[in-house]
Amino acid sequence: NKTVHLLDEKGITRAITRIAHEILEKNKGPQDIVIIGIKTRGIPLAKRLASKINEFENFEIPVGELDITLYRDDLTKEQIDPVIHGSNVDHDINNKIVILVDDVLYTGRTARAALDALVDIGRPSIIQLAVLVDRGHRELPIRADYVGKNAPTAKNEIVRVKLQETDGDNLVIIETT
Ligand code: 3GP
Ligand code: 5GP
Ligand code: MG
Repeated sequence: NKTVHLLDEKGITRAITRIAHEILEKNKGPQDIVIIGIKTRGIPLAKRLASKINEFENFEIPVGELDITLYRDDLTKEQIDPVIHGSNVDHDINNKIVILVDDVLYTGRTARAALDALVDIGRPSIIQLAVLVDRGHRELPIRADYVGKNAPTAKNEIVRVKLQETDGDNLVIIETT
């Protein structure tokens, strides 16, 4: 078992700070943005991004949640398509800039399912994707607009993301089993 450290607490904070600046730069300010976190760890990341933007611009960005699960018993098994469980997006996303947030981007199937869920809720003017870690191995034509850290991985490696809000700790490591 090998462990490689990708990001410590400061590294995560710096990545989120940079992405918050990139979001403001690309979209020319915080107006008309809605940030939507994907299931467990995308949600605290979405809230941290919104709170950083609030720090910089004194502007409150609405945050929503999507619950998507990959139906498989074992993370090493063949990938099965992700299924939407629910969403908590109270905000009107019509003509809004929607920024989807997830912790790790891998095959792209979760992001694709999230796009499906979003277009059922409304018609955003733009949808952008922000991830803390891009580990490669895409199986669909999906890419992230904002990336905390690019981490080329082997398929037998897993990226462990720990966040204070969900895990009581802030760090990202790659584990080889
Ligand atoms: P998340 O809900 O925060 O995204 O997929 C369920 C959880 O298992 C995910 O938490 C994710 O962090 C973790 N996980 C670790 N390694 C993998 C992996 O290789 N694939 C998937 N889908 N999830 C993984
Ligand atoms: P994808 O659908 O792109 O294959 O995987 C994305 C989803 O699965 C994300 O929600 C992500 O959290 C989870 N995921 C996939 N691979 C990993 C990984 O190596 N580590 C972690 N933490 N999550 C992963
Ligand atoms: Mg995730």
